[in-house]
Amino acid sequence: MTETSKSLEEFDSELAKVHMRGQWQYDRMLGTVIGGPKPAGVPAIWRWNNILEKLVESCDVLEESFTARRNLTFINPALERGTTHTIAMGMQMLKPGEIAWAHRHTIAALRFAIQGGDGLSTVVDGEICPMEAYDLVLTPRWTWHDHENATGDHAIWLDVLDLGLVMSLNAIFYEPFGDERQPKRADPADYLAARAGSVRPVWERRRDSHVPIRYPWRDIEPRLVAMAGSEGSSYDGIALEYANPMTGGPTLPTLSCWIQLLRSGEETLVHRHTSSSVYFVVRGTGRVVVDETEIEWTKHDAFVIPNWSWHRFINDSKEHDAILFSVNDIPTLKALDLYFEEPELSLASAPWPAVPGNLTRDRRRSS
Ligand code: 1HN
Repeated sequence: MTETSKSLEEFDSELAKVHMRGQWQYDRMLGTVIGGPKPAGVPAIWRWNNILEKLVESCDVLEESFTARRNLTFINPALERGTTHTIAMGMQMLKPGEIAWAHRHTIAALRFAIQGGDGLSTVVDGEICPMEAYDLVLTPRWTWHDHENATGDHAIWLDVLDLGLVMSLNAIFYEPFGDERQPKRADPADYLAARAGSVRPVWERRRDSHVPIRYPWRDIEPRLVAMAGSEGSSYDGIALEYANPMTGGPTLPTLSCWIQLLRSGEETLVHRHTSSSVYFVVRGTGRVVVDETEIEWTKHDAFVIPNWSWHRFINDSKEHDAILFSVNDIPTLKALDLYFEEPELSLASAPWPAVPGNLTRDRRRSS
């Protein structure tokens, strides 16, 4: 043992000068997260009336958007950027006749149409994806995309991107196309999306990424309504994931989109998970209680539930169901083996409905 008169603090600063750090300094930091992470950001809501007012103003201020977007991102009051530490949610407005010029980036994105209609579309890698109200359109990483409003009205949609995630990995590439529009595929039979249904060409190589996919609301809503009588999740109600038709897995490699029905009078159990989520109210009214914060929401509001926050949903209405569209980073956490939930794992845990014939047979056997 050698005698030293140096204090640990002095040694720490000496180490810093030679670009080193003792593990004991991390240990101090780790001591603050015993019991789990501190949620990144706070619960917050952006109200439809306020958003709409600012979107309309943005049309005057940003007269022409070129490759930029008239997108207003919802910044979490406790974060520097983004709605959660991984996800950015915002709304975008396009004037009648306008085009948001083509570009591409390694941030994955998706659009959920709010005020859409015949003539509104996002072109993704040359494929025209129409945007009627509540249609979902995917813009996977590095796909060319431009938005075109050929309707007679102002168009509005929700944009959700894995911005914070890709920024923290320092993996952003960005490229403007250099022209208003990208060329469109001439033959709709060549659409990659035409290979993403229940049948596919047997002579072609399978491909499971970077496919422009559109989920029309007219297909999704009936599926949700048909499930209304199911038990659902005690924590999330009737929550359905938009499956990626190429992989059968989550919507995008990093993000999963959900459509969620909260039946009139439904109150879910409180839970928390390492994933964060952003929500958009398609219809109905209700409340979400996140840790100590209670947020009341109504049609077209947008709100955020940070990671590792206790939360539950309440639909007080005696007559009306509520529908929420949401996007979470569960696929990212699962890929990294970091998806945890308390008080129990509720995802993918219930059995499938039993086969009726087996039930009959079992009954016969036991009598
Ligand atoms: C972006 O490219 C779009 O393409 C929307 O519509 C929102 C937010 C941050 C960075 C890029 C779009 C965006 C964005």
